[in-house]
Amino acid sequence: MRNRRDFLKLSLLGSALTSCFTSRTVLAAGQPKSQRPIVVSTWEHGMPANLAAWKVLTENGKSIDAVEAGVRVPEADPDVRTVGIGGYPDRDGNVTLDACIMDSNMNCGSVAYLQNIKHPISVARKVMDETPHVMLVGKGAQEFALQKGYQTENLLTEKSRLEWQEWLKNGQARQQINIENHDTIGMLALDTFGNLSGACTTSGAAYKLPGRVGDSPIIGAGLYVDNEIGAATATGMGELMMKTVGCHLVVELMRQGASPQQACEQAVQRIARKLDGYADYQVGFLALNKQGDYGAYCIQPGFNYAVKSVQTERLINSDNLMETLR
Ligand code: SD4
Repeated sequence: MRNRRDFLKLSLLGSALTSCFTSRTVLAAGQPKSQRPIVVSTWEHGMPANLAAWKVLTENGKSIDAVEAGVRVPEADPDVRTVGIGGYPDRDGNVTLDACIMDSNMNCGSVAYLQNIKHPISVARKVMDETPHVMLVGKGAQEFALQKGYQTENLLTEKSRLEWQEWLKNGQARQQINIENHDTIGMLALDTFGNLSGACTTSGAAYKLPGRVGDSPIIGAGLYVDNEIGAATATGMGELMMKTVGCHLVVELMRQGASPQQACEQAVQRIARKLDGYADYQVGFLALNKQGDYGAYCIQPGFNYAVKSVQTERLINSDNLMETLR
């Protein structure tokens, strides 16, 4: 297992290494500059999600409406096992959902530990638009959703139930957060008016301890938007983003002059420098700036992200820290 000391040793290469792989990864991503509208989102399920957001953006819609429409696609898809209906349950077999949304005016809304409501992102939007609060959790969030006309439904699909029972049988009833079993959707959009928004929604870590809430509904950890600068979202082991307020960090690094790519790399390096045991987990950051430039970086190989603009519609494999340390 790599630890902080290993990383410190390697980071003696210092800024020379950083700028070397920064320029390589920026070139590898090969993104054209200054594009709008544009939408980016985490993982392969970001491809159909981006198309829903794109429809809003190209009809001169606002980025906030685009990101909500976009992430509702995987929320409604039972085959996406990490978001909305069909999401992995917690240790006790309950599907508990976390989501947040943020617009270009620093307005934000969030729900956590929400059960039996398929579209947590739309409940988060209502928290933002229709209450003086930012975050509602648990029973209160569910009651709020019901008041707003949402229906309860069973989100534990038969497939998820059988897998969970298998997991219990195998005596694995412990907190388990590995590299493969959590694929949140985080989406960032820049609209034709030049305004940024973001959304993030997840069922969280598979078989998590009951009551556990990750980074995805926490403004600053799983999502952050500053319309003067840029926006960032995250996927992976939420506790690492929470400890470093990761997405706020990415945006602040962009404020200091980093490109989206550089900011994601520096935020991952911060995690590696500060958090022992980081190498056992995945963290992926995705960022988009006010000019429509984007970038991403992660700890482990395997993270990819979807991009849709006039110029492109594609899935890009993110560069990762582990390969640079080999
Ligand atoms: C969490 N960050 O609950 C979420 C899970 C995730 O990709 O991102 N999956 O920790």
